[in-house]
Amino acid sequence: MGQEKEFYEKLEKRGVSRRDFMKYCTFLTATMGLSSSFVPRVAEVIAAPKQRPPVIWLHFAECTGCSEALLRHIYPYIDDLILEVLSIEYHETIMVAAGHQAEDNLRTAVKKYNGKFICVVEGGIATKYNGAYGKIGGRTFLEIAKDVCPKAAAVICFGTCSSYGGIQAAKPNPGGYKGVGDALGVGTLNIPGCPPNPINLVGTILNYLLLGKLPALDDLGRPNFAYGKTIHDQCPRRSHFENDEFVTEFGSEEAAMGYCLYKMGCKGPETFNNCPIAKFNDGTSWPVEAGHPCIGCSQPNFWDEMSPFFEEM
Ligand code: FSX
Ligand code: SF4
Ligand code: F3S
Repeated sequence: MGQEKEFYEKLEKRGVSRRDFMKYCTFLTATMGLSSSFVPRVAEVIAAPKQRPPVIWLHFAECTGCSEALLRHIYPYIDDLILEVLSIEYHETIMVAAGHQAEDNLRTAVKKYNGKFICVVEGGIATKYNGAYGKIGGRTFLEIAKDVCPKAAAVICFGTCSSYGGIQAAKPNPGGYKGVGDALGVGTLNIPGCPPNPINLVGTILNYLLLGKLPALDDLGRPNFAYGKTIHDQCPRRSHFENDEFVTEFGSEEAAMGYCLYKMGCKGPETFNNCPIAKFNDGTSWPVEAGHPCIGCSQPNFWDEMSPFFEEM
């Protein structure tokens, strides 16, 4: 009880009421595809976690937009998420250690939590020329991944880069970049998107804490709760699509009226993700709501297969 009380006091100091927090938990529970009877348990897991799984967070070839997206996830505040729900043992972007100390931290954490930690990976892995196209501290991404990932209880690929290769795997891909699963020949849980939606990572981890297992996945390793439907099937502009009401020029009257962006190259019909429901930046907006076509950023090889981005397929 004390832990829970402390959590709510901390939130209140930041101007987040218990009601706001419960609203967030309701939204999170619905996103995870659980019934509303789970809301109090979701709140409890965040406010007073009974176990804090150790997490080792690796960065390979990417733009760090995935970590940025997570840091913009207002509730639970990233430090609460990190300090209360997870025990982050290693994360290059937000940890204090640098250089040799950082390398030592990684080695120590892997040894200490062998077989028990969740490995979250951002970024693709170079596989040609023994992985020579990507190195940290003298070791290739491939060496690091081969050393760390098999020792994890689960590998979660956060973002399209670690899931399927991303931008560095786009043609001509001289470094032979691949997603983690392909590079290592192992199964991974994938949360694609460039950037991915942090709520889908939080939902995946909460599923693990609440039900003791990872959520059900589709054949591309994506949690069904988040990637079970296309953008098109959840899009608020869908009625315009059905009525043949299309935007054909940015800044036009049709664009102002919120018409369908299909003719501006929208790849929503081929893209599986929950952006229209989950939205970004604490539920502020998402690409199509902001007037931009979906570029298919959570599909494998979207840089090659979904481009030109502004042309109808
Ligand atoms: Fe990739 Fe993430 Fe796009 Fe960027 O870590 S999915 S380039 S948003 O940063 O990996
Ligand atoms: Fe489908 Fe895109 Fe049109 Fe929405 S804007 S209805 S996702 S084609
Ligand atoms: Fe990406 Fe399309 Fe969503 S571009 S963020 S999958 S709307």
